[in-house]
Amino acid sequence: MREAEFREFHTPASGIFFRAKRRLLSERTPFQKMEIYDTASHGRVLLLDGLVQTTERDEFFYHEMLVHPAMMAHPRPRSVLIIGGGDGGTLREALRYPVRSAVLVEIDARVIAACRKYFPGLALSFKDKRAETVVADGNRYIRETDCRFDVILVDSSDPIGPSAVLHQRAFYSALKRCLRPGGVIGAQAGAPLFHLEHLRRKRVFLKDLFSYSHYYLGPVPTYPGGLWCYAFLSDQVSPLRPLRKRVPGKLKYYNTDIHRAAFALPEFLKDRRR
Ligand code: AG3
Repeated sequence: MREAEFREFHTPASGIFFRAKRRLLSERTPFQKMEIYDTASHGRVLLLDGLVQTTERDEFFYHEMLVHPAMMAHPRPRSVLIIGGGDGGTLREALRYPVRSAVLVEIDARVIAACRKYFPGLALSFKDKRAETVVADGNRYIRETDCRFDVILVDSSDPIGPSAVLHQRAFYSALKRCLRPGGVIGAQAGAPLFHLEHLRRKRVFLKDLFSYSHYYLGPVPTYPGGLWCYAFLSDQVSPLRPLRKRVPGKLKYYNTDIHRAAFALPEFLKDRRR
């Protein structure tokens, strides 16, 4: 592969590549390897440990689908907690609502700093007065905090690797403790095509923990397999309850028809236990 190209392997035998115009940053933080490239096809691209996290071109698919199903289903989301999400995209979407506060807990301060510099379209949200940034281990934060939230958004990386703890039962049962009554969790859950066994196992404990536990899907063209899975979790709120009337502002992907459609699962992802 030429110097000016970079790639992510999705399996040992397949993946995605980009031709870079320029490498803007390459750094080993205390937690991971971080790279930012400028590409002709996708604008700026952020990689952590070699995995594509965000591209300027298609980040809206992911951030809108992670945030809006939970926020639109909650009747009055006032306080929001974001675990991970150091690039600011999830925060940007959450702040479209009239929330009082949005706390973002990111483990790696270097990711926030780099995204503020290189991804202004995502990271401008850090300047919002309602946003509070906490640099800490999200898994630890949720065990120690006394705060409770209406909506919690989990913007982690893959279920395999350093983010693995953010996909386990213990993490979700601790998260549940941080929800206010009537609260909703929206969490990224991985690639149906490549993390299917993981998704099946996770469904079992999520159903056990929450009265409403639903997977839903959306495309993210630059993520493995192109199709992404998210979880909607709540003890009181159904994802298919009447949603708020209006989407907050001009979105690029999400609308209420997409919302309903996203909860229809393909045969290979259906719960076979019933
Ligand atoms: N969080 C999900 C990234 C998963 C990408 N996986 C991969 N490329 N193998 C992204 C953070 C964006 N806010």
